Amino acid sequence: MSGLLRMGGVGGRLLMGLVLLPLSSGAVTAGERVTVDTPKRAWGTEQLLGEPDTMVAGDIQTAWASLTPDEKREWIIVGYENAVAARTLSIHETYNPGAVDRVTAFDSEGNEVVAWEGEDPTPKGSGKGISVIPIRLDFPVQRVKIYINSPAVSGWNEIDAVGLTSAEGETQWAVEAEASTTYAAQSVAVVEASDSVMMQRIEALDAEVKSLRAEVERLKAIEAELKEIKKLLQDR
Ligand SMILES: [Ca+2]
Repeated sequence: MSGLLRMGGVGGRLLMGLVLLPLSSGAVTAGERVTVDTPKRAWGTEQLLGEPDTMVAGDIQTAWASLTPDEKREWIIVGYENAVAARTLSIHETYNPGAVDRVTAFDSEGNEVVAWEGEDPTPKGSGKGISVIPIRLDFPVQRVKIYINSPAVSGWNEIDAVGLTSAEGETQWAVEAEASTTYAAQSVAVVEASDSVMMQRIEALDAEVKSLRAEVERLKAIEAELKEIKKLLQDR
């Protein structure tokens, strides 16, 4: 992943207005839940939904990516249409795989229960892989949380899709998702930063105008004083 390449996608100052438009019409920030109705942003949380669509390994925007490559541990939550007696969870890791180290599921009361912990079955250094995690729980599974040790595997650890396979062998794909962070939030940060830079410039200009006005008043006073002196000299 080239940070610069991605920055190009977000756009510099010139594109600021263009970036603002989609954000004002229902922006999704990191940590918020997305559903199939959410517009698909590059590397957004909504890229976790549905069947796999990232067929080759690489830094591809049809998969989810965290905001930063290695800054902190990350997590994603995926939800399915039907609660099922689960057998496996298939995590489609499409870039820098090998960072998944825990999978939990939520019971009907919302309690988080650990389903698996260990070494990601897809080895670090593979281009991509499908990590098939065994799930054996005594309650029907509808929502699972996947923990990603991002600092341990350098680069963005991207995930394209997560399949939940039932004891009957039927696989469902996620219909809702949540994530600790998303690379798609970067455009929001860029716009906010640009806004704040713009505000600072406006405030600086405002202060400049005020000081120029004060200077004009001071010069007017001097001019009046000079007229007074001139008049006095003439009267002598
Ligand atoms: Ca990482």
